[in-house]
Amino acid sequence: MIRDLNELIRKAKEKPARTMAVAAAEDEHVLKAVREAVNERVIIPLLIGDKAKVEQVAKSIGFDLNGIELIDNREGGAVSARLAVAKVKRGEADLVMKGFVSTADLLKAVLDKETGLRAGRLLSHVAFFQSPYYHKVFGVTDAAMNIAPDLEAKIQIIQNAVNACHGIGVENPKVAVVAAVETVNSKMEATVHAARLRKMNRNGVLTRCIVDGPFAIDIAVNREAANHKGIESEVAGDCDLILVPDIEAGNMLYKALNFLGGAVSAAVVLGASAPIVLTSRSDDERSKLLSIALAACIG
Ligand code: COD
Repeated sequence: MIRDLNELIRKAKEKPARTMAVAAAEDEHVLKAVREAVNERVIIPLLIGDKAKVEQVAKSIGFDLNGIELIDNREGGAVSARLAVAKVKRGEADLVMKGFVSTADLLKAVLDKETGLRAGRLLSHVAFFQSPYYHKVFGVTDAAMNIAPDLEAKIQIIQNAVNACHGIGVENPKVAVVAAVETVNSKMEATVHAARLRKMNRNGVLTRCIVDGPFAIDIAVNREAANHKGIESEVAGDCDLILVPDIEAGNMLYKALNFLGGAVSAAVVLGASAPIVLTSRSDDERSKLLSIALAACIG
């Protein structure tokens, strides 16, 4: 069990520093997080972007680029994304981080059938949170990539997130499949999927985790609420992972935790041959650093 997301930095430091290719590094927030990760000795950065702009931003934040490889590309973010992906493909980098490039351009480079980082699996997003109202770090998946996953996609989303849990030392994570209610209602697909996923887990199809649901979110994270409703489950009130029904539910939970719930988060995209650090502008610098550490733990 992890209680504090800072544990990710400690765990990442136990491994040799990972080389991280930063696609379009000419971004102040990204460079600040990279600088922190370098100071923490979590990564060795490989910066790709418009050299003059990267140097200018680095200078403005007091980031000394001496000894750091910087590949000059003046053809825009999409090309920088391709160059970063190529570095991982050639084994010259272990992680990719999104800089001043659109998510779509980065994902296109990652998903390219010939030059990308496909590994035969679905790509999905997982975010880990530390909330003042919960007793341990927990993950939410998929809040940012798969829009309306079907049952097959949800199986892969769980598997990716379970791999991430193992990567940060959470063995046999408890997975709560959330919906609006605890009972299966054929008109609410999330509840039907939850019951199927639970059964697959009981039948040994979905392994290395304990899956239960459908649960409303209060049941997933609060034992008293579960007791009150007479729900007996080792997952209820003690989940390590929350599988949300779709991107809307996930995104709202993600942002509500950060903006209303006082949570700190770390997030990555999984399922490619290397973890992808894909933070958004609304993430603070601490979250960006923690996301880099998370990727380093997993990659
Ligand atoms: N995993 C693996 N392969 C994928 C995935 C995935 N999750 N998604 C698409 N592919 C492959 C497809 O099999 C296909 O071969 C190719 O990529 C293109 O597929 P499309 O046409 O469905 O892909 P796009 O480019 O239209 O969409 C992919 C996105 C990830 C961009 C799309 O799913 C998306 O927009 N997701 C939401 C991103 C978002 O807006 N997030 C907001 C919160 S940050």
